[in-house]
Amino acid sequence: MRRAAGTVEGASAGDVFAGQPCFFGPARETVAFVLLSVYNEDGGNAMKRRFPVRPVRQEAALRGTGTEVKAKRMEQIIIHVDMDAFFASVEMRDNPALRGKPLIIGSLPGERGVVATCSYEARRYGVHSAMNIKEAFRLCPNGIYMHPNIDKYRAVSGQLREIWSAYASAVETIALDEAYLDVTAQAGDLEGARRIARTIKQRTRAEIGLTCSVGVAYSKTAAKTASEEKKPDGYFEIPTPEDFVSLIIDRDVRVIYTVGQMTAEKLYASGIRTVRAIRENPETVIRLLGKQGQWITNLAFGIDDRKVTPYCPQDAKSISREVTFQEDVTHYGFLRDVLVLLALCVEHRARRYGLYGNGVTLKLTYFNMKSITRSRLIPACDSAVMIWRESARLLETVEKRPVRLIGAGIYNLSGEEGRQLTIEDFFDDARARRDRELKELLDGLQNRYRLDFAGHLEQLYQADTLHRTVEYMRKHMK
Ligand code: DCP
Ligand code: MG
Repeated sequence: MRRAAGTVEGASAGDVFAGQPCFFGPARETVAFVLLSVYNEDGGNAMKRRFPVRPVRQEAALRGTGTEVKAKRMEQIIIHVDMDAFFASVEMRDNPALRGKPLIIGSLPGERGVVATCSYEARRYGVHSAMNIKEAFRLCPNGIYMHPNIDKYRAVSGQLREIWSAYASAVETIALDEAYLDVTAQAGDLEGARRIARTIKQRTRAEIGLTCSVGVAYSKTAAKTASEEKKPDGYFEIPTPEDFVSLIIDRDVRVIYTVGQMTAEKLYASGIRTVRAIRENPETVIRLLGKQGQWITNLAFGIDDRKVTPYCPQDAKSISREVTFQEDVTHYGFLRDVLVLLALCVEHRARRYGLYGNGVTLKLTYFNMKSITRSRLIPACDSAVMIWRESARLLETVEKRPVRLIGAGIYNLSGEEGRQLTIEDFFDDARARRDRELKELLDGLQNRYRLDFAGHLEQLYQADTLHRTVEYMRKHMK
């Protein structure tokens, strides 16, 4: 089998150009397809499939094909702002003695846990977010280690949001220090967006005393890529899909948003290492990764028409995660194990925002699409062990029918941790005990399903990895 190369000049509906996105249809209703065909050695068409992607605007579509049509104006102008070494920068701002030093925020050496973030000085030693604290200490024994002070960072985040909101019709907060801004109306054109970006950077420095990196682009993905391009204190713009593609085409597949370590390894195993290789082998990528593969292929062609959706996690009423199984599940012991992973994901999100839940929920959708939720009040908590224990207890109370979807979450969020000391807490550090319990839970999963979380736990928080891990467990359950 060999793949045919093709161009899109003179394309008409139905034509097939392997690996090239084709676009056709009436001006406003343009639909993009990644058209794939695989030819036999003799040139006969062995397989012809069309993978529709979401509608894109005509200009972007035409630009994406590399035809001569040039966009007169950007349909969407998106800014992505990301603070530099956020937690560490706040601490250095407030304590000049820390400036210029390798500062590591997270667990302390000797504790179990990970690095939340670190100063750029510490990054020179190879320390990074999510790294085991033991490893960080080995690399940087002279670093300064501090626990995070989330309440403080949340307050700073509120101030940042005020600045961002002044220049955007929509602000989508994706972390305490990071947001997408839709500035299409306010900016008018690229020059206007540049001015807004400059103002945001100046105000952030003058009013809050911190630096940020800003990207301006035609899409969310490109804006995020742009803000990372010149970190720290950076500014970069990616006005068109061609600019995006030419920037990333020879980079590792991991440059693409949603390609984490596990996904990357799957692609590498098929010889796909760069964005160029994704573009040349979309059928392989889609076969390997299904829906996610389609999304990744679109991004490799610069296609991303997602809108900025106003969102502020601090205003959220609950935090939850759920998974739908490929086949209905009747084994409730397995469901109990899946709840461990869901609880970890909920814990992760809660901790990043410094939020505690005062109740735990369990959601199930049965094979017949009937959904139920069960909930229980708890002392304010953000711990996976507690979320797991309570949701597993709720699972015991439900009717045992085949399950299509399971979810776990916390609700009644607050910024204060509930203190309810138990007798064990007097003898044992509650945190150390939770760590130990969590380790036991994870060890149990690793043994039962032949999983290996070592160093990969962080990956689990990505939706695709969570789904894939759960499916893997389902196939290996005894
Ligand atoms: N964070 C965390 N755990 C992680 C990643 C991040 O607690 N695994 C926290 C600490 C960071 C903040 O979220 O300060 C923002 O995350 P970023 O990924 O934006 O990292 P930084 O802002 O620290 O650094 P950069 O300059 O690379 O953006
Ligand atoms: Mg940041």
